[in-house]
Amino acid sequence: ALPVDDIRRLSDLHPKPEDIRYQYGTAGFRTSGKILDSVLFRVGILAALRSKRFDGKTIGVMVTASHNPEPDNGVKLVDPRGEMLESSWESHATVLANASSSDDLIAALQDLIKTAKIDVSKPARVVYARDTRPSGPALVAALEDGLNAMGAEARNAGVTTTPILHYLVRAINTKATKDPYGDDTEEGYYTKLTSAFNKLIAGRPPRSPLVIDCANGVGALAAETLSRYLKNSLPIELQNIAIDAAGALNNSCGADFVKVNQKLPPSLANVLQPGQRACSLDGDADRLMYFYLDERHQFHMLDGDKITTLVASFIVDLVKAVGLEEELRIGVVQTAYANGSSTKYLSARLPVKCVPTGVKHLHHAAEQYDIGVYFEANGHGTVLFSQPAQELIGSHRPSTPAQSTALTHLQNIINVINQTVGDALSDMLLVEAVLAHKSYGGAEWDSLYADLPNRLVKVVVADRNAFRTEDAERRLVSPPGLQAKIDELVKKYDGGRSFVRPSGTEDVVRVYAEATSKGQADELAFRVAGLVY
Ligand code: 16G
Ligand code: ZN
Repeated sequence: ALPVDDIRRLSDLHPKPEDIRYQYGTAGFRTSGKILDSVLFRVGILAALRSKRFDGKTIGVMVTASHNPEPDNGVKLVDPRGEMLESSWESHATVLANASSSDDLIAALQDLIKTAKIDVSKPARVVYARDTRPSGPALVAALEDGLNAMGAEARNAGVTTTPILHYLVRAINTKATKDPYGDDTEEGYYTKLTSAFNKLIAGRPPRSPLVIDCANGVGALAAETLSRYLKNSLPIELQNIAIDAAGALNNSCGADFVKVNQKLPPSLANVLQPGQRACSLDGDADRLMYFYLDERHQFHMLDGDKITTLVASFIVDLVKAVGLEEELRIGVVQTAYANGSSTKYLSARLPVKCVPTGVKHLHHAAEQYDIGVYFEANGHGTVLFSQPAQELIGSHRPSTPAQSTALTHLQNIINVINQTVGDALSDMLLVEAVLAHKSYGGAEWDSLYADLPNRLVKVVVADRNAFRTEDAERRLVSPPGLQAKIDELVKKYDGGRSFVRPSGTEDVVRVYAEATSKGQADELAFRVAGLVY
């Protein structure tokens, strides 16, 4: 039975603040780090129950608020295969977080055990980690109380990146199977990625140094370790590594800053040479933005769409070179935010699917292909190889030396990629490997297609729930009549496209617009925002 006394005793130490309503959204619970204590305690209990539901398989818990400002924090659960928590449990998490007293919490837990058919006598195993936020240690202590209340077997993975935690979950749960994902240690992660990378670039001319903006977050630690494992196969210059400097995290740096402002982090102004490749990580190192300065010191951004294009074309070429293009169905998944030029470029070559914002939607759609490439424009993404595809690639007999080389590359590509979730460092190695193979610098990569100028604005509205969408968030169904007005406006702009969607993480509505000139894109965005307001 549920250890009701332990739960009550420990829950009393982590009371829920009155008047706050929590919600497990697209990125878990996320808000000010000051009001998350009770949430972390309860997430500990929930993680233990989720593990019991899977007969003691290990569940992950990551304490992070990613690209948000430093005072924020958050928590999300990782399912046994290293994927994000199944949506049906998001509402269970929300219910537990909002129980007003220890007694209400216990009642809610008993409900959950019944509805989700959980056998409480099963073991519970949980692995957890946090990013570098100052509120992290206290929140982890609250989480540990929740795990202890349930008698869970807990493993502390310390301060690490979100994608490493996802990797660990998958590695732990596949340890004793015929397809182990890798050693279930950080060392196993770094070894897997870097040895695949080193094989991929063997024999290529030496790489010029890559600047990495670590957002003053946990990516600094991970990138530093990665560079030790890489030895000199990829020279790396780390920037924004001040993980202990108060207020520095994500402040005027990092992947989100670059994507939103479409400009160079000011801290790199005297660092980056024209033509040099650079990339930014976000606060938990699951998002990646590339960029470079041209000869005239103009900034050029290479976002998630550019990464998709580069990576998907490379994989398509390899699959053709191996002679498996009939057997392996390759597809791309994007969201409405994908630049129209990228969609046009990709659609001419591959099936492209558009899904609603949020990694879980992209991930699930990508699973429908043998090889599914997905990235959000904001730099979160990865490539998924289905089990049959991996087996085919693993057992295929090449008939020429060229086929044999391509096949080895494909196998190394699989190993350099973190297939559990978007991973800035893994994606970075993937991009670097492709650039090395194609002998591309930033400019050559950038020239595959030209981005349409675009503008994103947010609008504070009385009730964002009044905005409902269809067609992968590209059209509004409510408020009534609004979509028709947007359509009218869009028609007036050359190459115009615009959509409106309620944010899943902030109490705002977002408006995106693109057109053939920057001025037109800005104007369209503001006029659509005017309709929404
Ligand atoms: C979350 C999502 C991210 C999405 C963003 C959109 C995950 C892990 N993260 O951060 O993929 O781009 O929300 O935010 O799914 P919005 O709904 O506020 O625009
Ligand atoms: Zn992140």
